[in-house]
Amino acid sequence: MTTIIKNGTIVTADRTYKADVKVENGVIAEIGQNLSGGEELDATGCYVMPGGIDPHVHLEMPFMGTYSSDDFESGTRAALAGGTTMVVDFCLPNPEQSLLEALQRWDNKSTRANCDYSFHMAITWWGEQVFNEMEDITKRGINTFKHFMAYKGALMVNDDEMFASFRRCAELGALPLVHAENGDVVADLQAKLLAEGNDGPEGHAYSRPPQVEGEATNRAIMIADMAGVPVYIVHTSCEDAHEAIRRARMAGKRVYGEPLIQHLTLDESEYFDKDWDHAARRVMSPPFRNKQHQDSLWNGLSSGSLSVVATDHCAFTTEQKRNGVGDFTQIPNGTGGLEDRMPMLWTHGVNTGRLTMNEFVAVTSTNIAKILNVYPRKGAILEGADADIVVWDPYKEKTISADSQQSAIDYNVFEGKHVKGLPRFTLTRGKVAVHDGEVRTEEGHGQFVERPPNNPVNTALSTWKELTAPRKIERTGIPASGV
Ligand code: DUC
Ligand code: ZN
Ligand code: ZN
Ligand code: ZN
Repeated sequence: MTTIIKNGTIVTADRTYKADVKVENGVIAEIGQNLSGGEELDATGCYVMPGGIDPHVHLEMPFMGTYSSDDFESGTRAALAGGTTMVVDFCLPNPEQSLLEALQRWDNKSTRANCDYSFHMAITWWGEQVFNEMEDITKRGINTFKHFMAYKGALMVNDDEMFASFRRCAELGALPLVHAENGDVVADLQAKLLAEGNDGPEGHAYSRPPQVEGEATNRAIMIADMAGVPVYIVHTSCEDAHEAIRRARMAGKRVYGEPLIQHLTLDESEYFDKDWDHAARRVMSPPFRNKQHQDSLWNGLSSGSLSVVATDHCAFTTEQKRNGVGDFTQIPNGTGGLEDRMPMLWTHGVNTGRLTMNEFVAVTSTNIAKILNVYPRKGAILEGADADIVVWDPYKEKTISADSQQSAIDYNVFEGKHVKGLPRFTLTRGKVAVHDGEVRTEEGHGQFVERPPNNPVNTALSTWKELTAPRKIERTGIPASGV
């Protein structure tokens, strides 16, 4: 099966040029001028870019007494509709559960995926079994381990557990990921707010101020430094966290920050003076912030101190959200965004001049492909790469609405937002899943992408080791008498 993408302009993280792309057997076979000999897709006026990679999604995840409502079928259909061709989900073992056993459950769920996918493995408890199984997990093609510093009494790990796990990551050539919020402080603030009668969804935002995130981000970075391992901070939402990341990077540390499209484009006013459902639908952790924090995130993307834009797609219906009526701590945390990430970032980033097209490709695809060690199979328009491609029409417009979305939930946090820039075609390993805007996915087409450990990236972060390593004092040349 041969497909030719004709007359488009290729946009990668580092180049923009006119060429046709020939796709054969799911991979890019040739890039050149005037190619022919197959089904033609007309890319006139369009940009031909690497398909998006969303490294942070939670599909059909057991969480807060329920399951997130988009599964691997609807979630990856939403992804493809918006130009994203690979997602990375989080495998969450229960306390005391074997990592391999948990992975089996995720393997079973993901067989329905419409596009390629991978997993991060969460470290939700610590012990010899976890230590040992981490190696088995890396052999299964998973080179990233997630740590929650929040969700006390559930997913949260303590500093000693995190330090032990980070050191294990360093040994294995794996990369630790961190949800950085101070879970002890959050739990205290939640209890205080509830005791004072603040039980509405705005209490969620008050219980998770930026300091909670700034402190934990800084702590995670310092612990990673002492463990001699890089670290990836998920859903960086505020200047306090961004500042810690920036400072670490300036000191030569490999620290990556991942803002979400929601934090870049929605702010805290979504929680205040709004009806309960409106606010509760937007409850996620971290919560939306004010405009100054938003500006900080945009600046981080254009200057390079923040690396990746994700969604943390974790969708709950209004009915599920209503579990928290009378107690905001029981509102399932999470928002959708998979279908809207690329169009929203293009509209608010590229169309406003905040990001170049090449930077757009970098932060939606190429940077994370490199960090996750799947580049250039993913994240590239190169001969031999997987044909995960989006043909992007910069003039195609729509108003985002739950009525026309792929996601299984009954609302959209971006409802009413106008976007300009949408896929004309999306290809997942050569299969055309969006054709002239029409979604034609194939359940089960998606495959697990193995990501081997990445040793060279995991050299020590800073000079800490050198400075503290015991040094042998040379005594030669010094007279015995000490004169
Ligand atoms: N934050 C959310 O909002 N949902 C899922 C998990 C998380 O950390
Ligand atoms: Zn998180
Ligand atoms: Zn998450
Ligand atoms: Zn197929």
